Amino acid sequence: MVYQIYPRSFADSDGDGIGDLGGIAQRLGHIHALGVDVIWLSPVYRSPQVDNGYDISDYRDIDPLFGTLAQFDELLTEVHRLGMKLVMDLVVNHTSDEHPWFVESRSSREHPKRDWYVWRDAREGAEPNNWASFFSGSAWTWDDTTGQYYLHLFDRRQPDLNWENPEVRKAVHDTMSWWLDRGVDGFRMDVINFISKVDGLPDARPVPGQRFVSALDRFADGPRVHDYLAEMRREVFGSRDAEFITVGEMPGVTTEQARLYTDPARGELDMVFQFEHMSIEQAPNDKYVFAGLDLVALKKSLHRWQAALADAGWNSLYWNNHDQPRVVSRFGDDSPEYWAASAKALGTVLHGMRGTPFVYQGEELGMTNFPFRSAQDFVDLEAVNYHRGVLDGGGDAAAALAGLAHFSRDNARTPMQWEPGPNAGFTTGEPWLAVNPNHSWLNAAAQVDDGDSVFAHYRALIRLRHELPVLVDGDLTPLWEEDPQIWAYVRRTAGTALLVVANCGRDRRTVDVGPEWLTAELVLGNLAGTPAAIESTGLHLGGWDARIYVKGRQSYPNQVR
Ligand code: ISL
Repeated sequence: MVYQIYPRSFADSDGDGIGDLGGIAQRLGHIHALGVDVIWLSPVYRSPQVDNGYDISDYRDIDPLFGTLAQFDELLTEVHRLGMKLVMDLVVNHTSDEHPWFVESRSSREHPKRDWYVWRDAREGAEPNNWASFFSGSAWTWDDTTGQYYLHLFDRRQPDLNWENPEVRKAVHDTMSWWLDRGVDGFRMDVINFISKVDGLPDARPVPGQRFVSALDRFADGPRVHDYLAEMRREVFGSRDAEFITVGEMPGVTTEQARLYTDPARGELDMVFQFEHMSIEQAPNDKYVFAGLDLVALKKSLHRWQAALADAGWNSLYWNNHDQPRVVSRFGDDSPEYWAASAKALGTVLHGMRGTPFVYQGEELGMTNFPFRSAQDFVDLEAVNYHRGVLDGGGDAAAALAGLAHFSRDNARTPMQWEPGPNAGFTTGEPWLAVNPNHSWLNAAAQVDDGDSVFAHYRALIRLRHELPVLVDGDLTPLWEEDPQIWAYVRRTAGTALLVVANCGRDRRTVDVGPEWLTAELVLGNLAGTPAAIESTGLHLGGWDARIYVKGRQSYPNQVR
């Protein structure tokens, strides 16, 4: 399994209020104790930090905010010494506008690097097409010096690279090789399915009342993306013997495309991050509008991905990352009574599936959303721009605030909660983003040695994956898919069967699992006093009760609760 660190919010060693490499080094023991195989580090490269490091101005240096290359090398050595691997974030759909490549590109139309980015003339005195930026407004910005627009799918300070240009691709390959030579073990590739845009950059289908519209189908899984990834695999990894990890972050990717990207026979990527289950309760045209949570739809979505990549390709499994609200507040129940049980139950149903599980910092503690109150509480540029956009358009400010509180990326980015004391032990200075007040009781110190904690449950889930091949290889058959409260499925290999079942609600439920499971053994439960065997009267589940049973082995060597 993979553990994601968002360095800015993980641990601060120098008191400037921003997490850093020194802080990570001090806290590696926590990650190791969880049983982590691979660490994915969100960007630590040199960056103006407009998008917290997803705007890179030098791919071959560490931002002074986070430390130095020497510190990075030390950290990598220590990660390896502990038997873990380290995966870097590769952000190459775009650079920062302060990257020397862009500075040169914008300097004149004749500059050799002009074509490294996407420049276009105005169309009838306005933007070249109607594409919206993910961060509000147009995806184009006018540049006075040379009298053309440049493309940026994200912020105007994140210009898109032109992947059609072979020199750009070569520069990316060289950068990757440079990090592999330093010893890193692979890459998580930011919005990598956006790198090939549809020829001619045609308008997206207009939406009444919107000047700029989402144009996903004009650049997601575009015409040459598979060629580019196959080429990258050949050029960067082809001559190396070691095993590397490649994960493509792919908003809008379909199951059919994901199969192509991750089919080992095609040699592109090991796995992709898909987003279908992350938009399940968001309105189609506005991610900040809550459209109601439908557990059946959530289950069906993840099960559909399980089925689609069952015999070719490979899934990644995640509830959280630095762009998503906290799962226990989102799909769980963060009330005092059910907070721990629901955090564990959600972990159970995710980690029981087929694929590689990812845990985002703090998820292993059941960290919750932040109690945002006012617009000033948000610092993420996506949130700030959204709020401004709603106000400028005369929209409902209170509704916008409620949507932001629920879905804002800042929910994921509040500092890691290490201790009950000042600033949760994250920093001795002033934290760059407020610490969640619930750190007084929700923190690592309170959990790591407590056998009943969310942390202990995550550790048990991770240990099970290392011990039970059926969790890795077994196929998956959903049970009671139409049930709005029970999430259950069976994993099976030739010799072993595993039943994963969770009651995703407060009301008690009894389910009839059938006589086949009466002989099964409990290997993991999330509530005290869970009976060791299923009763003949059925499986009686308390609120947010989650269990894993195994069958087909005489005895199970390492029983964990
Ligand atoms: O935030 C989102 C989830 O709803 C997406 O719109 C997100 O921007 C998208 O998934 C791409 O994310 C990645 O690239 C962005 C960066 O801001 C995100 O942090 C990163 O994960 C641009 O580099």
